[in-house]
Formats: sequence, C-alpha cells, structure tokens
Amino acid sequence: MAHDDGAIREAMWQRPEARRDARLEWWRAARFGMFIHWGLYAIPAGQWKGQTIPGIGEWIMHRARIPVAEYEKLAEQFNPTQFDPAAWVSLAKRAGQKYLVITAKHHDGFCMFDTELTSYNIVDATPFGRDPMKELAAECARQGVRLCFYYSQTQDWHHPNGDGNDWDYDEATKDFDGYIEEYVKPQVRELLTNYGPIGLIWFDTPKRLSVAQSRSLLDLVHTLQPACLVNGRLGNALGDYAEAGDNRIPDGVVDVDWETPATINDTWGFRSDDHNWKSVPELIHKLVDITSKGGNYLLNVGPTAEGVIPQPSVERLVAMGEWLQVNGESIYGTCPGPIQGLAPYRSTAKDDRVYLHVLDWPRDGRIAVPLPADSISRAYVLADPSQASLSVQATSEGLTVAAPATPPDAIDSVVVLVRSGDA
Ligand code: H79
Repeated sequence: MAHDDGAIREAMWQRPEARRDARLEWWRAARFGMFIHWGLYAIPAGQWKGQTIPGIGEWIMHRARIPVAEYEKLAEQFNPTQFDPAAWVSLAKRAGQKYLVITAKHHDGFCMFDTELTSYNIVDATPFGRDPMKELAAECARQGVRLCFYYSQTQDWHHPNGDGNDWDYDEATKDFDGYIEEYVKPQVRELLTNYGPIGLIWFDTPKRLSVAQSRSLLDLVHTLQPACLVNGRLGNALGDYAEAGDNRIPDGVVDVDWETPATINDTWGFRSDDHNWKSVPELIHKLVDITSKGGNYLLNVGPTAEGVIPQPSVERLVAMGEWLQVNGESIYGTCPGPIQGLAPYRSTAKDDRVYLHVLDWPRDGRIAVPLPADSISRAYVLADPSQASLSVQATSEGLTVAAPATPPDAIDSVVVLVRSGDA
C-alpha cells in the first residue's frame, strides 16, 4: 500500500495543529484496529510451576516475581512454527480493521523484533530465528493494513535500568535516563527505520518518564517518520491522540481524538484458561458505542506460543467483519451524530447523512427520534439493498420513522436519515 505523505509534507509548513490533523486523517476514518499482544508470556499462558497466576497473562513475570535468569529461558523454547503473517493480516482485513498494533516490546523486555541493542530478541535468542515484524510489515504493505508498533518505553523488567523490576534490581539506583537515551531511543529508531512506513507508535504506562523525555521521544518519532502518530500514553499530556483507560469507554462524546484499547476476553497476552469471550453483539455494540462518541476501538487478540490466533477470537472478528461489510458506511469516516445519550440508540454522521443505530428494535417498528421532522428529507434501512424510503412523520417530540416490525439486523440495525438540503 502506498502511504501517501503528500498531505503531511504540505502541512509541515503550516502550524503544528495542521500537521497533527494531516497525520490523523487516516486514523480518524479508521475507527477499528487490531491489537496483538504476543511474546514469551504466551508460553506459560497463565501458569507457572504448576500454579495458576491470576491477572492479565503478559504480567506473569511481574505477578509471580519470576527472576530474569529464569524468565529468560523461555526464549529457548519459543518456536511459533504456525505463525502465518498473511493469515493474521487477512483476518484484520476481514474483520474490517484498518490498522494493526503489535507488541514489539512489552513490559517483560523481550524484543519481538531484530535489534542491535540486545541479544534478548526473537531472532538471536529463540530457535525460531525469524523477525515476525519484518514479515508482518511485508504482509501489511501487500494487503493494505497500517502496521503499528506497541513499545513499552518505561517499564522493562529485563533491562537493569528499565522501570518496574524490583525483585532482581534496586529501583532506587537505576540509571533510567541512560536506559531512555541509550536503549529506548535507539530501539525506536530501529522500529522506524527498518520496517517501512509505520502508522503509529503505541507507548504505554509512562510512569516516571519526565516531560523532557516524553517530548524528545515525540520529536524523535516525528523526525524519523513525520506521518507516524504517537498515542497519548507517551505521557505528560503529549502525543497525537488521547488513550482511554484499558477497556474503558467514556460516558459521552469526547471532543478530542481518542481510542479505547480493549480485550476480547479478559487478558491481552494469551492465557490458556481465559474462556471469557465477549459475545459478537457485545463487541459490535462496543464498536458502535465508541464510534458514536468519536473514538477508535483497538480490539486485542493474544496469539498462542505456536503463533495461532485463538479460534474464538477469529470467529468473533469474522462476524464483526460481516456486520461491517453491510453497515461499514455508518462507522468509517463518521463523526458523532446528533442523537446522544438516548437509549436504545447511538448515532454517527457523515456528509448529509445521520446513521441511527437501533440497538434494540421496537416491536412495532416505529422509531421515534428527537430531530425536527423538516430536517430529514428521507429515511431508509442501510442493510436494505433496495434502500426503499420509509415514511417519516412529524410528532410533537420530533419525528417517527415507520420501519418494518422485524429488525433488519438482530444486533444493530442502522436507519439512515438523509438531511434536508436547507435544514
Ligand atoms: O498491554 C496491556 C497491559 O499489559 C498494559 N496496558 C495494556 C494495553 C498495562 N500495563 N499496566 N497496566 C496495564 C496496569 C496493570 C495493572 C495490573 Fe496488576 C496488572 C493489575 C493486575 C495485573 C500489577 C500487577 C497490579 C497487580 C498486579
């Protein structure tokens, strides 16, 4: 895929806000991305020495206070022979996800990419010996999905000067500044130099990162790749867009660019015992809810140590893609619609259209909306191939659309309201 930097180059000469706007253009339209948490933690998958270690799977080293010398040995076993980058990227495409964010380095410090900075990486320390980021970069370019990297910039439980490991190292005597300057920055440089155009860098848990450190990481990213976005967890209120808390969805419209990172079950990194999969209706409703409030949904999968995305995740993503195939017009490139905070509706809007998402279809098919009747010239069901006009009547509270009694879609039926030219 050609990532056209033309608009960015143009905007470079304009005010910083315009530069940010140009960078964010694709991301604002995208609305739905695939998060992938994949690393050594997929091997223990929630169990250590016969014990179940509770919590999110990628935190096992921290939660069980596993010494570096022991955890490191997992690398000798890491051989994901079933890793199929073409299948991962085509799943994202099929799901309707426009960008893919994968853990290049999580808090455990293991590098899932080829790096000169440490031999604790997938190419040098595992029998696998391949760089999955290189292979994903090629597939993303071929299939037209934006490749993005998660990179844990502050926590690193393996590096003696990284943040977070107080069971092997003394937190008080760490040279954290040295870790940022001599390790994090060169690695960010590698990620933005060796894998082609990167959509965004997804930083996490800034913790002790200073304003100056956040600022210099931001500048580094934008110098290396002016089109590359940086998420809000860079810290110190810097970055190109805001990140909601993990699995948190705001109550209403948020008037900044924002994203919700979310799990599809209860863990990010694979756990063999987590079967608490969210249902397809719940996932579609979350996508619609987030989009209606102006946000992006970054939905996670946790592949196994063999390199397989769990089948329940695959099934759910495929079903979301099927819904989007029909209803995507009401999601991609939209902004929050005029109807907010009114159950059972959500609304999005684009050009002269309001997309009314009806999450619970009324028994009589009569859909009451608090919009002036003369502001709408026509209504139809998005899933109806004929786009037959529905009758719209004025009421004292607004307007009523007379739709069929049976819901066009069991999960979320979208009624398109076309705005009158003069309203
Ligand atoms: O990458 C995913 C998480 O690993 C990461 N953010 C998402 C995208 C993250 N880093 N920190 N946190 C989330 C906050 C984590 C807090 C907890 Fe825990 C981890 C609660 C339970 C496990 C720390 C360890 C507190 C209790 C045990």
